[in-house]
Amino acid sequence: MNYQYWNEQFEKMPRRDLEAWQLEKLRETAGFALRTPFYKERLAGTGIGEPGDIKTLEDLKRIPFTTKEDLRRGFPYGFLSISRDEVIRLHASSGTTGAPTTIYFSREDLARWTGFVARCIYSTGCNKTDVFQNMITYGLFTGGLGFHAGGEAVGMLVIPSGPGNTTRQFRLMQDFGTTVVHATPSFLLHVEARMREEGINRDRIRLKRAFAGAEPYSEDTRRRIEELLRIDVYNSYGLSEMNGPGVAFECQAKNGLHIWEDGYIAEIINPDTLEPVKDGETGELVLTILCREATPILRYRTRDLSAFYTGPCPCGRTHRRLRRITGRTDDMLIINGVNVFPSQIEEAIMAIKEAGNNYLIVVEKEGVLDKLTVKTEVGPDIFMDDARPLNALRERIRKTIQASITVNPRVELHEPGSLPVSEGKALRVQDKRPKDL
Ligand code: DLL
Repeated sequence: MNYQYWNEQFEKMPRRDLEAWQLEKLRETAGFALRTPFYKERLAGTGIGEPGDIKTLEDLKRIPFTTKEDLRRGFPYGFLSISRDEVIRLHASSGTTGAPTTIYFSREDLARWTGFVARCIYSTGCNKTDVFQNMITYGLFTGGLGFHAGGEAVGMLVIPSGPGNTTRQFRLMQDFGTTVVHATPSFLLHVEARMREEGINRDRIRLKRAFAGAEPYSEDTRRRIEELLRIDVYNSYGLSEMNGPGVAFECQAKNGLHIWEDGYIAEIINPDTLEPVKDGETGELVLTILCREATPILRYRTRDLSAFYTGPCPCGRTHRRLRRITGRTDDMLIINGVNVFPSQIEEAIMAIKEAGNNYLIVVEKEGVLDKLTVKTEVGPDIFMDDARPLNALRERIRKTIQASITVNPRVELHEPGSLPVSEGKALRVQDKRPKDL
């Protein structure tokens, strides 16, 4: 494979130079952090009163973790480290799980962020000959504008379609010869199902690639999208606290996501003991941003579960790789005492070809017990009025899920296109159990 580099010097930087760069950038970032009310207080007593107090990368461990709650408490300006006049953009989390959090960008911050996203896009083999349809939400969410700027930097023709309205999406694809799209994996599955329903001829669409992220998905889901749409799908990871997309991305080797270590310091810790885990072991990802002056965030507990892949990548990049994020420490369901991650259920469903592209997990209380129901759409070749194959499929799905999570679910089969679809991140879990029990 002929691997492409957007910034070869940095992407293939020897580890020793990369670490020297990180140390320099960590000092700079700590300098900005020490200007904020939050970190001034948080770093008091740690021995880090000025950037020069950080002598080696090991000194990072002296800095306490920062949490989502800290960011919320700092709303709106508690983490701003430069003059308001130097800030030219903000992005914010939706606040669906609590008070919003805000991230500010200076002009240089935006340029650096764009550079990282461009690097991701280019690493998949895209270039200025591509037509890029950005089917993800614009606005305060970072996915839209982040990829928009990255796509333009690469020189692609960017179509700012946003999500939704699949009929219009197909028209744009055909009119302009779209070669690459960006969406959540759940929206891509929806696009594929709609394409079939609308009788769109795949051969009239030039699509080759998709960037898919912003929510967890399994390897089976990636394979399903790749096979059904006949494209290459690249996993894209990021979070608004760390700019948005452009934090970690798969190269063409598609074996883990390179985390851009010239922009971020990544640690993986045991969420209970807060100690680092060994390479290859699963833990919570903790990130320190090194590429943003306006809102420095040190040792941020992402809640995302991942692991470091060891060993070199065939693409030649020296930046370590993360295993695909399987879920979050806070999305684990406890069902009758058993720990269940929604991603385990997704993996089980997507492994069955006859199961459809959309599903919903419902947890309820039945008496004193928890009851798990998995609602799954069926694939296009299954007839809903033919009871025997339907029962067999239901039983297969039930057994596959049970084998994975040990909890016995009730499985409901639904017609294709009948379960709710979200344009942004999919809402896969409805936990209807009373909160105070
Ligand atoms: O989702 C930024 C983004 C936009 C990433 C577009 C990729 C593409 P937030 O809304 O702050 O930012 O949500 C961040 O989404 O902590 C993960 O839990 C989850 N997440 C993001 N990407 C992935 C992925 C954007 N590839 C949160 N796999 C993160 C699994 C992901 N989970």
